[in-house]
Amino acid sequence: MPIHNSDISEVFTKVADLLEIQGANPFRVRAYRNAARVVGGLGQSVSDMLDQGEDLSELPGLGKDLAGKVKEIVDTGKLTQLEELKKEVPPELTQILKIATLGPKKVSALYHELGITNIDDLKKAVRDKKVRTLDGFGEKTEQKILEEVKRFEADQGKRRIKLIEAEQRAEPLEGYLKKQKGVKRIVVAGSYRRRKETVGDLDILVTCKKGSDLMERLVEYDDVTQVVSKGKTRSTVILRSGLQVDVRVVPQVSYGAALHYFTGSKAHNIAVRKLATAKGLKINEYGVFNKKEERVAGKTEEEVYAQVDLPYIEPELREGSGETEAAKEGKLPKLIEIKDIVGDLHVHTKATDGHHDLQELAEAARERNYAYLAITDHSKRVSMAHGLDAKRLGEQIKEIDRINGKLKGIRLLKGIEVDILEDGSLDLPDDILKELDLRVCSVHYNTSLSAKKQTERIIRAMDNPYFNIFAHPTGRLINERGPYDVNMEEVIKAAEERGCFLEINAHPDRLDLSGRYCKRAKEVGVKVAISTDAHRITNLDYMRFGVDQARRGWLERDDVINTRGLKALRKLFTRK
Ligand code: DGT
Ligand code: CA
Ligand code: CA
Ligand code: ZN
Repeated sequence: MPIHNSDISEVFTKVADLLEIQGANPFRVRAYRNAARVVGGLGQSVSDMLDQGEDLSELPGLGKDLAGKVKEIVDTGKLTQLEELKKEVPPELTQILKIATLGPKKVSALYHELGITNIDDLKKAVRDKKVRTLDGFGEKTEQKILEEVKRFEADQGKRRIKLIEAEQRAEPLEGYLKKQKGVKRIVVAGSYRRRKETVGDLDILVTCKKGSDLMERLVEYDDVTQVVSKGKTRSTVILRSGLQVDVRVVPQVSYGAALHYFTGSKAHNIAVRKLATAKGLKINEYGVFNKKEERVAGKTEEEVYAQVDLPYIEPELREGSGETEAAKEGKLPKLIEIKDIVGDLHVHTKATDGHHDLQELAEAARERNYAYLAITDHSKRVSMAHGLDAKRLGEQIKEIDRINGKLKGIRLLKGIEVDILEDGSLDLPDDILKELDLRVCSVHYNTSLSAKKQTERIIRAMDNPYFNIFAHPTGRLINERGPYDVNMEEVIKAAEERGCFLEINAHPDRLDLSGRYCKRAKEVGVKVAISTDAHRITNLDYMRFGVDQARRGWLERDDVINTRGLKALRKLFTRK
């Protein structure tokens, strides 16, 4: 069973956490965090790369020592260094680190001064009012900790994984099951098929010949650590990552009905069932049945929908948010597809925190059949990423002009990801911004302002006529931090009034805007850009995740600006 990139990332993050709690050299800690990010962000499986004899030490930020550690994890499933660290520092402390407001310094103090090693200890110390006695903690911090602990515990019970991680687990399993004797069709239904940004569990449907031993093979799969139940037509197993998988074998005649039922969502199923009931039909995972209990449909999903007088509804729309009504009125959107995308409008180069140069990125974009690629490095405020000042940006502009002069079949656009400063001004002066083809604007700092202040700040930035695209608008990091306090309704309206666009950041950790806000943007009349925010070439392939999100937001080709040809696109960036 191959080790996934995310498993490796996790090990490195744990090492970094434990080292940091120990008070290790910050550079060492950063090297591990960096390695976790590099491995996690690769579009390619590290174990495959090793299989093919590739030299991992050539990956940026990895080096020989860390590459050796990656290999150790892939070969043995473990890292000796982490095992050693766990003897020195209680590993449960990394649990406490997951509590927002508690960084390594604070966790270290809790551990060294109060002997706290787990969440229960922490709760007790808060109750005993001991935490407030520590340097740097106070009564307020104590209260905050208690709130965060409650939230953390509530989240634990319903842990969901990111779609990309679900894919990394589902695809090999699907491949393995497909190879088994007698298996005909296999599909992952549920939230996975609806392309929801996080997935609670996998729902796999299979059709196979009689007498297949599929379930025997399932429980033998390497990645399975626990068999919850095993039957002829239905089994539930748990994978190493903790992900639950429900597998159901369904008869051919019921395939469409089962697919419809298990794709959900529950709210969608209920809406469809209501329509069936009104027509005197019964609908379940086996088929659609009339009053005489005869099966009138079930083989395909189209057949099921046809029975309730609806056209086929794409899985991404099936959230019970008006799709059956729209279908009935013939008003379903014709959803955007990945092939409609003709360019990417947010990428970073080596000049800041990206890993490739202009030429390499241009070639990668051309390989993806793009017509254009916008170079949008960070501005100077993002000093950690070595953001560009006006002078360096000026040099990059010249370099892009020079490269464009030689390039065939692809055009680099001159852009910037300019920071929106706390007062709503942009991080670079207008006279350099006006030299660019487009400006992507984003918030990276002062993210904890009140909703009112944050909203005002963003709208003030939009007042600048060089503001084109608002990047990762809510700032959420899936499973890490929620959106910051901001009134998105007002932001969307402000964008509409000023001729600004909103980004769907396609990075699987962000997917920001979410589907819900895409839909709202469309209703208000704001168009979006689907952009990868690539820091390396393989990240360009995240585009499909952004398209998934756009589809969940009911967007059509015309709602997305990077489906336009270069000429039409350019016009959009000159505000009236
Ligand atoms: P998840 O796993 O939390 O990401 O979300 P889903 O949508 O995959 O939910 P899951 O795995 O509990 O169930 C898969 C599908 O099965 C669900 O989308 C709809 C269907 N389903 C499950 N329970 C019910 C139910 O009680 N009523 C109806 N109508 N459908 C259900
Ligand atoms: Ca599911
Ligand atoms: Ca399920
Ligand atoms: Zn960016």
